[in-house]
Amino acid sequence: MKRIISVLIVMFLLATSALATSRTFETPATDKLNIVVDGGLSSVEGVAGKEVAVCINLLNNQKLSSLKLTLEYSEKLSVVTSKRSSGEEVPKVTFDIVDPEDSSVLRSSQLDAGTRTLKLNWVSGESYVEGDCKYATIIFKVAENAKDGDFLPITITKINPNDVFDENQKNISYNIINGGVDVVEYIKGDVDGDGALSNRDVMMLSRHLNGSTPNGFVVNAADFNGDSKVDGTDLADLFAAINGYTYAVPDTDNDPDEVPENKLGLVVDGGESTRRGLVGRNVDVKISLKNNPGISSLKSVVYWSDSLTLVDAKYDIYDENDKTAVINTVDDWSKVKDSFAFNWVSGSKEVTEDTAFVTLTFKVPEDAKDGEFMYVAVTADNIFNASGNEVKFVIISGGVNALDVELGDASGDGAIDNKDVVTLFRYVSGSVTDDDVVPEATDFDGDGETNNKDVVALFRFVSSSRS
Ligand SMILES: [Ca+2]
Ligand SMILES: [Ca+2]
Ligand SMILES: [Ca+2]
Ligand SMILES: [Ca+2]
Repeated sequence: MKRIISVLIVMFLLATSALATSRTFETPATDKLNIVVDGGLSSVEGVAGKEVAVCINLLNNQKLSSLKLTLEYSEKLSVVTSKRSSGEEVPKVTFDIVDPEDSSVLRSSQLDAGTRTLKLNWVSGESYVEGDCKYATIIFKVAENAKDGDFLPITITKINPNDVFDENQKNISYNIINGGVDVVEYIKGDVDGDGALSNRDVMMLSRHLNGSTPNGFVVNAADFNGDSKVDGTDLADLFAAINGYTYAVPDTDNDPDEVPENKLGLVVDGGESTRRGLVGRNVDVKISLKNNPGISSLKSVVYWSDSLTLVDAKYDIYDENDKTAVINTVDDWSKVKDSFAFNWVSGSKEVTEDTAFVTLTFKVPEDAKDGEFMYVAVTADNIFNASGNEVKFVIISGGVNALDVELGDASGDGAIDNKDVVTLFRYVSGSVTDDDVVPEATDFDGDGETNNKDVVALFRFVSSSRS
């Protein structure tokens, strides 16, 4: 089993703003794995008293199966922690490198706040990760007394060469590039002044551009692209940056059995009940909202099995008439591989229904085995209501089970004949139910609905194919 991750290392995008610092940046090695702390190749900015996300990135990565390292950080930084439901205090660290398809993964993060050290360990027992990617994201808080222009170093102090190896446990040679946080007065685009870029900034900038400047709006931060004007291009550029930006590690319970009553659920088809897809055919997978308390913003990065091919995607939540809304979209969905950051924000509208967020259309491969499961996993962040408050949520990921039945074989007995025409007619008439047919095989003309047209089309097909 293998997986190719090509997650953009988008923190670089945010380094376009001119910097007060005269720090020099390093150059990655071309013949080795580069283990890069954000801030080492370009600047990561933080504001005194605010949180900042810092990633450890892997560049020139071949086939990595294990990496353990120890970090030390400046006394003007602290690692943000959160409390598990068990009461345990854990550092806010996400292992971005974890492959949802790999069940042989182990990872741990150990924080010693006294010595300002963080130990990170990840190992895959049976797989490897290939391609440039993020290893982990750590949420730090910048001290209140940090000054504009300060550089707060984050350094990898220890790696045992025997902990960096490939799937054959062969050591991989590596190059370390240390980094850190540049303290600034404000971050360009951070118009709500919380120290990070998020959809809330997009929401507030959208309102400002539409003539209703919200309270607390940081005017100095509004010219995101630095062309001395504040206009729609700032909104577009800011939104584009956020699509690949880690706002914060969400405090979520991933893949619970069901959505609790007091929380918003982001539920993928196939997660709560089985979603079957005919081999060689397209299948729709919806990511739906449950217990929706009202949201104006949602970003969800969706990852899917290499076996599934994305054919199309649609934002069900997006209202084309809402001029204050923006979505992250592409012209040709078939060019998108492995993952995509679906992101929607509206400056004026709060969606309160339990609607679908997006509908993804995948093709199930011809060679999929009957019953084979292909995952569709999601993460989410940037979920805000119209007031800009964060909305608590849980995620239930899902996927598709391949169904090796031919389209039209409504009875599922392996042949397409008059019995299927009769079965389909009874099904459409309502005299038999889902239990008596293979519902996935009934939309014979493929228009998305099962009705009399399918009965006619199937009858014609069976009649003409008779010898
Ligand atoms: Ca912000
Ligand atoms: Ca501008
Ligand atoms: Ca049949
Ligand atoms: Ca049909």
